[in-house]
Amino acid sequence: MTRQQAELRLTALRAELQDHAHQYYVQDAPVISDAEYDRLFRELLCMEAQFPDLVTLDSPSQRVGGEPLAAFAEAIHTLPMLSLDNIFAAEELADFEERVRRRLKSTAQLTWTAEPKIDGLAVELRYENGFFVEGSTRGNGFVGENITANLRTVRNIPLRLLADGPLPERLAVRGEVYLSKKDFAALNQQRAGQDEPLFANPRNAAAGSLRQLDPKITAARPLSFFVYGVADPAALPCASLTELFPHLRSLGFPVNPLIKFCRSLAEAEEHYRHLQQIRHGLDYEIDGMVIKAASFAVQEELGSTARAPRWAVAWKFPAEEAEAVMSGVEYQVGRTGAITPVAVLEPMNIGGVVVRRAALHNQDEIQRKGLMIGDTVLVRRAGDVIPEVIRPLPERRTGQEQPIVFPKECPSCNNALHRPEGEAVTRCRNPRCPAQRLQRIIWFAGKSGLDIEGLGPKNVEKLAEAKLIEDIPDIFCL
Ligand code: 1X8
Repeated sequence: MTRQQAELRLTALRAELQDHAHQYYVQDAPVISDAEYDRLFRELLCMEAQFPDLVTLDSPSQRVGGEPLAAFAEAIHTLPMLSLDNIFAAEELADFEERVRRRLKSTAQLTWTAEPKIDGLAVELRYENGFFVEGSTRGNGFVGENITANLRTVRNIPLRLLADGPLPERLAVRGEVYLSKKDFAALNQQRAGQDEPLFANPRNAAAGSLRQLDPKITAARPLSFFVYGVADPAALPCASLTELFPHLRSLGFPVNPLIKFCRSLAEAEEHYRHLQQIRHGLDYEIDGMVIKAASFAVQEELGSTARAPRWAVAWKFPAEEAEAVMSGVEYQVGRTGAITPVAVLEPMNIGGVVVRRAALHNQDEIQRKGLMIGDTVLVRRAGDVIPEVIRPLPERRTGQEQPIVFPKECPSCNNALHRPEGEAVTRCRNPRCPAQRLQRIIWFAGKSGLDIEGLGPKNVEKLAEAKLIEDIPDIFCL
């Protein structure tokens, strides 16, 4: 193939792959099979390997992550990335409207947007003539970190904008990078299998993933993005958010489908109740709702304080904590023999989910919190995923509470447990411990291992109970 032919083919391939990626990651409606996509992708990689000087910045191959950095450079925001004022109750919403109306000269009807507040990390993406050129964290609002290489790996961030008209020379969009609940659970499962520390919640996992100096690590984490605004609305032919969001969608950006246009703040309040109801069914975490005056002229007239715009507020959801009676403590044995204490709770509801167990982390944490069996405890759904015991409520004690005695022997094999000096983890060191074996099989068959279809934790347990498998090799004799 000549260089000229390669150039033509590469241009077509990139456009084709870009279009399919958009269909898949943004529209959620794939047109071709994964296998066909992989075939095209491999053709691209193969040709780029032959003609390295024909690799472009917007090539889908650039999403796999480039070379590690020594440190992040600074990125200066053209316009400051402000935070939002928080409100916690409907009355404060009325105060907000009052403040807005008092500042505006005109008394024309105001329109609003009510948008889910994504619990991720705020980023700014800069585009020049349609090409993604720089991405940054918020930092202190004026200067953030340049994390361009990491943001290139986020599958639904367009590397090149879709043009159905003239593109602005410069465009800076803002939005939130997040990890879905499903991907967070899978990532933690994988880390547990590799004895790596678990992330407390999807937000921390997303933050940890974006802060990697090695973009290949970020590329291995399935981060996603939602756009929620632009630094300077004058860059686009839109007079309000009502026009902006469809426009951003047409450029190829993922826009959250739960953004609602409202003619009154009563409507916004209704949407808040709705989001609160459905939040646990969503595959990403939201921690409230953002309300904005929709018109850019109104936004400009209202302006900002040093901290936050006057035309928007964040209405946070109440913290998800509840009281529960801790009826006992269970000791789980992990794959490596680590013993993890887990609180057994009288079932109760936190934010629409029945909670029966909560993390106690380790022996030192139990001690530090001064917990006793029978205590009424405060439980928080940390990151909406793993509930944890925050503290006991000593004023609710009856005198019937019992101390928590950390076992000296393995609950599974009765071997003596061992806790090395200066370490938080107590372990069973018997390699033939049945509980460890079971966990090893579950790990081996799971995502961190061979990822065997149909052999999830539940089925492994069933097979072990039926004595059909005892250790890893047995699965090959099934
Ligand atoms: C932060 C967030 C905003 C929105 C959603 N999620 C967030 N975390 C939104 O506008 N829909 S706005 C924002 C900010 O300006 N600090």
